[in-house]
Amino acid sequence: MRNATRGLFVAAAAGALLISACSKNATTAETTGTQAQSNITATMATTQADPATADMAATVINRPGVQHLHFSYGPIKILPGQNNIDISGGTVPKPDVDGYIVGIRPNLVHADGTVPGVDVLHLHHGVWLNLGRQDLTDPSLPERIFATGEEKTVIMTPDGYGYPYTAKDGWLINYMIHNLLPTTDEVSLTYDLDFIPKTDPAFATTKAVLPVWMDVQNGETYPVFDALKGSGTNGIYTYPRDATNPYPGKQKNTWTLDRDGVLVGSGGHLHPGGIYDDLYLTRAGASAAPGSAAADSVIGDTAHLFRSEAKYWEPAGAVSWDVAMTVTGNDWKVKVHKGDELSMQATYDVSNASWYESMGIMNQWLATGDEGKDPFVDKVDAPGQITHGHLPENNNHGNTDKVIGPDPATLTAVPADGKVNILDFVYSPGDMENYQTVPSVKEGQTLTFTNSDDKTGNGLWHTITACKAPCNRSTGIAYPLANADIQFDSGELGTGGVPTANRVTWSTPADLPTGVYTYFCRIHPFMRGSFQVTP
Ligand SMILES: [Cu+2]
Repeated sequence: MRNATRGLFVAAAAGALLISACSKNATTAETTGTQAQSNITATMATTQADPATADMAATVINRPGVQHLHFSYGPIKILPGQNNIDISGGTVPKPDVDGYIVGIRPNLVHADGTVPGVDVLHLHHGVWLNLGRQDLTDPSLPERIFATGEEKTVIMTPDGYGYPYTAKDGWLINYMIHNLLPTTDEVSLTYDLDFIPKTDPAFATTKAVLPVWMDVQNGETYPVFDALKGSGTNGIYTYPRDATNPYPGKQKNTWTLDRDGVLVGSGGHLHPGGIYDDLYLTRAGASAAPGSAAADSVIGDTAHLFRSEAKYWEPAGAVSWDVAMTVTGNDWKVKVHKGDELSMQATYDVSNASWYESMGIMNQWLATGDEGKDPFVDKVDAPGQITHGHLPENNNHGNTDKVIGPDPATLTAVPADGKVNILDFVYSPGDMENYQTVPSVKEGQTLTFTNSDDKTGNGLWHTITACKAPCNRSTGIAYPLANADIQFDSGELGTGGVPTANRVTWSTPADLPTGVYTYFCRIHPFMRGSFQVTP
């Protein structure tokens, strides 16, 4: 795994944009997003991730002719609790000369070089856009070159390939940084590029690849879906396969190839709770060659091409950003034809918690005029490899004995007037840190929450999300979770367009049984509150 020239591709990706339990030898039945609903049985032998052999420095590409360039966009002023989607100005730092980009290591850093904890500042997504080309899978957008999310997957092109960079093309960055705390901050988006300038002899022997962005919500300004606790089958929820009418309009998880080519890299992006992304190819009239190695990976006219798996370092399992995604290795080369349909599915573990506003994205590199394997003859869906191990910014897992307030079940209930105001990150009444009583309502009545912080207009949005009582333990990347037995979630109360619900109020369900309910804010998880429903 330390071989720096192994040339993994990767696509971190997270991508909202204006764009827009790891299975050991698991036999999975998947369907593609096509109407055909064909099933694929993919036998996946997974490898155990080893942090000691997966540090990020090992991913620096040192092929002949490769330069290592450091770029930084920022500093970006971060307001208290902000959670908005922003677009950079037109002056995004990038190489001065034409060439090939062969490796990308994105990060979020303070001026002093330190990387903020994921429990402090969270890089929800950064997508780098090339204004000089159209995006292949959504031509209404500029080309989505590369992306990163909090999993910080290293992006690489396989040996002999590179992303063709043209210095005259303008770049934009679409980014979303969550501030989990009520304090100001300042950070920069950094990206270390491995780059072959056009003047280097290695340029002539490098082949171009273009990015193929696959997304279960491709083209959406905010490409998300909810994976609710208890949905799907046996605690596993796959989108869009398990969703009811996921695409009332146009199918969003597919792309029909507009050219012949070879896919030479693939990697996925998921949010906490996510366990794998699957990439498929459907070819009209095709079927597995009898007795071929591809037989296990093909059902009908659809071949399974790759499963990008989430390897969690998180001790609590698939519940935080302490994770690395697998990407394809150097030898993954899949011959594709014009008219083939690519599709993807994103799978989440919903056995213990709900995952709101989740993503499922896979980025591929596509080369033209090259040799590759036929996915209906050769088995191509081998396990991938991770690009980094546990990262220190994920060290605060939370859920320690240091409580933020008393167990609400031990406090006195005080009849409420039906209203809870949210101001300056405090739920009033009912905030666990600031109240020694619990507001109560009679069975059948509701409590209406209003986000009064929205008026500041800086993307200060809050949620009321059910968590398992007492929900008063220390905050961290793995705590609290949306894991109550009775689930509710307000959406992001605010009026700033996506990702908000475009409203500042939310009322509790009128049919809640009597009992004590605890909740938190998904954006600022140190915010906790409770209420009681009385007979
Ligand atoms: Cu909040």
